[in-house]
Amino acid sequence: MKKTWWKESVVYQIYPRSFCDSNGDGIGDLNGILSKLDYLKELGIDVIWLSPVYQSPNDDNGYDISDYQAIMAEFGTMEDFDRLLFQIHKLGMRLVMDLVVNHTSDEHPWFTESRSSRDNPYRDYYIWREGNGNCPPNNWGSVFGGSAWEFDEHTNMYYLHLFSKKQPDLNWENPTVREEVFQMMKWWLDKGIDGFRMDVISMISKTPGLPNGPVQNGLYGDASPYTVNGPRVHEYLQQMNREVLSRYDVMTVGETPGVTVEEARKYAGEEGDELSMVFQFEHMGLDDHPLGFKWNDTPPKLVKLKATLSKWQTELAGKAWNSLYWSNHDQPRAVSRFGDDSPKHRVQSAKMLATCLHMMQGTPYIYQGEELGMTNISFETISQYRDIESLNAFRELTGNGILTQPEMLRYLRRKSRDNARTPMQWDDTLNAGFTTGEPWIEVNPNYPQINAKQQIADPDSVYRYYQKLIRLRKTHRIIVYGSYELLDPNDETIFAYTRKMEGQKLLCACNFSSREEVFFPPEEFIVRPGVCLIDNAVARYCCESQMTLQPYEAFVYLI
Ligand code: TEU
Ligand code: CA
Repeated sequence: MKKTWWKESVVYQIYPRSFCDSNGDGIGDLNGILSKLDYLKELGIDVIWLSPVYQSPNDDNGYDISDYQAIMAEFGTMEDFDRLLFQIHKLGMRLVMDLVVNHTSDEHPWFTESRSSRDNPYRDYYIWREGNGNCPPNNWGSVFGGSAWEFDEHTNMYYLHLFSKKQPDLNWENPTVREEVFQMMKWWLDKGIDGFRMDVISMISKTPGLPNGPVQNGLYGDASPYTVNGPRVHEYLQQMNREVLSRYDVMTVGETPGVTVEEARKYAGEEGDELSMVFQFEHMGLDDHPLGFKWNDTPPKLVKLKATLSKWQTELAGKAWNSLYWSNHDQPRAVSRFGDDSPKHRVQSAKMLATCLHMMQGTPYIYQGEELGMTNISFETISQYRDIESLNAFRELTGNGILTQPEMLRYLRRKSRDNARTPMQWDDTLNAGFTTGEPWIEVNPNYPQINAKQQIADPDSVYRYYQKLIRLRKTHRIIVYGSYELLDPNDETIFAYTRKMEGQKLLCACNFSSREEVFFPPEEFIVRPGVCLIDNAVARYCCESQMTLQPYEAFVYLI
């Protein structure tokens, strides 16, 4: 297996709108991030992944871009960006930018041109089709509700938008589109950024003919069989790699909904002719609703979670590289979803989850606030939500009688993307120290108890625990490169596995339950001299043949 800096790194994701506001307008910005670089350096992370900061009408908080080479005015200026990049590098960290090129904003000049006439030179930059009588060209539904097609009266044709109607899909079959994207990428790389996180990059190639999809909940057809891992996606990424990426020392991570192990081996293969790694989604789907959508409130089952994560561990081993994540700006808070956010167990379970993830093989990602054990928020009414996905789903699913309003509000409290988007909790002053103004979305009222200032001062905090985990990765290469094996796949409460490399053996044991549980370590670890690298409950000096794990206890033992 090749050794590279990005396999050895820990990545921290910043959602700029919610990170830190420097000028009191209630919206996080680049200078806010600049003011918190010391905090990130102290945490010990290597790479910052910055969610989009480009010019955008903000239909989807920056994932709808109207100019790829300009900074969103609310976030600052290009000078602010250059200063931020310089400072990140000066502190010995790296910066990875979000690349959103499956679609643009409908306010991007390419689209303004494209929609202006059927024979405009930019027409073929997007996916235009004739209607089917009075109906859209096919039955595809958009990820954010409604049809994936929008009728354009001016030219009497429909354009495709797999996300909102303000996010028209680019036509990657057009070689000029690919050249434009590659030029733009080079422009950023020449500025000195260290790579890209590529938004829904598994969706850029659509099956020719755009066939109807299977109808799921009686409303629209599922586009994914014809839009995910499409026929030319690897060809496009290989071209991107040849013409752009291979010329720089960068890390790339593909956000790849619908990716399978077989596909991941191509996207993120060891030969490196496409991307460095991908985000797989299988563990994000374990708590989906039986009707097939994400809106639900039953927690995922541990046995399934173990099977899923372990499958990715073993099946990519030596062939491709994993990304490890519990959450991001599209997912609920990790501790509320996979752990226990009650005051009694929050700290322990947040540390346990961190241990479980950081000891696996792959590059770990920390989503802002996760290192504090930040929790979901309990919004009571739909008017408190800001996220386009949540708002549209509420309207569509309750409007069609598929779910009742109280049901949907319950599901939103558990799964809405806004759970991850409430402002970062810096201290116990007004608005958690995020802004002196009116925050664009409500601050979680638990900020007096959960905030960075308090946790920096507390040696037993979740923050200090993450710091320790990150340091361990730097001192023990077995954590990065060791082989993985799951123990007791059918145990319903304990997630335990081993890592092995060059005569070293590491045991990671995590109790996912709120009760004491009995754990039987494998023979080869029992009363063998070694060292406990980290533990979150009881100091463990050795492994006994039978061990009682505290609620949400985690420990890592190395021999
Ligand atoms: O997300 C893609 C994606 O798969 C999401 O739509 C995901 O299914 C959903 O958020 C979970 O409910 C990326 C970005 O991360 C997301 O923020 C954007 O809204 C989306 O692409 C469109 O650019
Ligand atoms: Ca601001």
